[in-house]
Amino acid sequence: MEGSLKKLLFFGTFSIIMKITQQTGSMYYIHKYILITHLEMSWTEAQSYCRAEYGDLATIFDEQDFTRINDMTSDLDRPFWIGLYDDINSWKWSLVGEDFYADVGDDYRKWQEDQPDNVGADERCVSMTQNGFWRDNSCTVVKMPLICFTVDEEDQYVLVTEQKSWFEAQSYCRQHHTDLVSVRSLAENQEVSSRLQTGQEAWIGMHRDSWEWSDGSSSLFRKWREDQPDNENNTQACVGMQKKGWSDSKCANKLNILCQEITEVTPVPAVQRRTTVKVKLLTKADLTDPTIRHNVLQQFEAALHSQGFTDVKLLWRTLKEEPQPTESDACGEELTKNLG
Ligand SMILES: [Ca+2]
Ligand SMILES: [Ca+2]
Repeated sequence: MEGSLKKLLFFGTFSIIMKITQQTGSMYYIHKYILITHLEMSWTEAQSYCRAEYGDLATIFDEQDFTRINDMTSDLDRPFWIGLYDDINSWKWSLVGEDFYADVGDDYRKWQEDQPDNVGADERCVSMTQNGFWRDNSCTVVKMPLICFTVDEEDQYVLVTEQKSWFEAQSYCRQHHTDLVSVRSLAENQEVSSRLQTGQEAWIGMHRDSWEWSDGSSSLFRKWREDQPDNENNTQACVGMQKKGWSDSKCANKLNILCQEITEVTPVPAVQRRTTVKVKLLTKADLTDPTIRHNVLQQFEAALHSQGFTDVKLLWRTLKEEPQPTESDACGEELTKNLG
C-alpha cells in the first residue's frame, strides 16, 4: 500500500514506455521502461531503487529501444543512469580448475602502485614487469612477450619472447602448453618474474570481464557518445544516457534513473467446451442408412440452433459393446455434440 501510494504521489514525474518482446512459444514479455526524474542517486543506489520498485536498471537491446527512450526523454537535459557498468572487480585467471587453487586460493595480487587504472576504459588484461609488479593493459592494442604455464613438466614456466596481444598469447599457451601462467603466491610471483630480463614485461593469465548489464542480460548493443567511454581521471565505471548516446561516468555521481519492469505473460487459451449427449432413439427406421443418419442429425442441429447453440457439430458414434438396434428398439447409437 505504501509503495503504490508513493507512486501515486509522484505520478507525473516519471514516464513509462512499453514494448512486447521475446516471444517464446506461447509466452511473451512486456518490457516497460520507467524514467525517474524526481530522484537523483548514485548508480548503486539507483540499482537498489529499481530492483526494489520495478525489477532492475534498464537494459537496452537495440536501436529501437534507444530511439524509444530518446523520444521519451526529449525534454530532459540531464543524463540518467542505465544498467550498463564496467565490471572492474571481476579479475580472474585464464586457467580454471578448482583443484589448482584449492590449497592457496586464487586471490593473490601484486599490483604496481596506481594500477589497475583502466586507461581509456580499455585495460582488462594483466602483464608482469621484471620486478614482479602487475599492470592492466589493453588486451588487443598492446603486444608483448608472454609467460605460459605447463603442467607435468620440470620447468613449469615458459617465457615466449614473440610480441603478442593478450588473446593471441592465451591461444598460443593453450595450444603449445597448458595456459597463460597463474600466480597464486609471493613465492610463485618471484619464480615467474625471475624469467624476465631487465626492463622486460610479459602477459600473465589474469584478465577481467568488460561491460555488463545490471540484470545480467547479454545485450551487446552499445550507443557511446563521441570519444566515450574514456574513463576520465580513471574513475568512471557506470553508464549514463543523454540524447546523443552514452557516457561512462563516476558511479558516485547523482543522476536521474531509467528503471525497467519485465512482465512475463502467458496468454489464456480460448475457452473450449465439449458436451457429450447420449441419445436413445425409438424408431423403425434403419439407422445404419447414411441418409437417415444425416436427416436425424440435421433435425437435432435445427433443434439446438433454435435453443441458441450456434456453433454445433454432431457426430454418430456406434457403441460396439451395446446390442445392435432391432426393429422396435433402435438404441445403442450415440450423438456427440461439440460446442465450440
Ligand atoms: Ca594500466
Ligand atoms: Ca567518460
